[in-house]
Amino acid sequence: MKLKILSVFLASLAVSTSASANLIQNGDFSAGFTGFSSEYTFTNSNLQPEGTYTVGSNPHDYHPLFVSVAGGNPMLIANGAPGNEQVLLGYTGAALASGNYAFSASVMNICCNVPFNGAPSTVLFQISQGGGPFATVASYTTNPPGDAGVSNFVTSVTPFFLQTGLFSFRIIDTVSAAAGNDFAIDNLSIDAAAVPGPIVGAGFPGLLMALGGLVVLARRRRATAA
Ligand SMILES: [Ca+2]
Ligand SMILES: [Ca+2]
Repeated sequence: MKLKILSVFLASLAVSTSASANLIQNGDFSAGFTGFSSEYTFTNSNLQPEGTYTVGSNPHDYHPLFVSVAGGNPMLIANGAPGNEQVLLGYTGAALASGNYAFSASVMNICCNVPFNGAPSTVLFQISQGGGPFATVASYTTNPPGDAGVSNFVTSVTPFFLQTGLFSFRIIDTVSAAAGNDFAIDNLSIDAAAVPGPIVGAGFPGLLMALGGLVVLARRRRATAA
């Protein structure tokens, strides 16, 4: 009986009790580029110049060599800016509670609709708080030509800590080549990391009781074995 209660308690430890909410509003670009800033040049028709961006569902609509993507899912489409690392997307959000967070997004190489050995794109997702330096929480390098049109799920390898309050998020591309280096991004998410949390209402006394139970069980087993 004690074993059963203990196992139920230990199982509950593995369930995160943090409320789940994406800290990046409009991270799926369903409201266009609303809520974001950019150092790239916006276009609603032509992504042929380097360093331009738009929000759309089909890259081919904006460049004759970009891949065709079916469906009407809006995403951020960019022709990577050569030269210095301009901010493709900047966002200011707020963490309601300090703790560990996880990032995820999808990244697609969009060059080209014919096999093209152009440059890849290395996309960095970065966060800063309190005016400090930006730290990279996730990154992805495309792999042309074979991955053109393939959406890749990207996530932070380890959780990162956010203090309660404002944070700055940005996306940059560190590849300076012009030919190729074209990509799309979607489903930006920063959410509480799914780490073990204490069961609500049990707290430290509950944990002590469980550990005490373990000790008792261990002693009994030793006594039986001896
Ligand atoms: Ca989307
Ligand atoms: Ca390009």
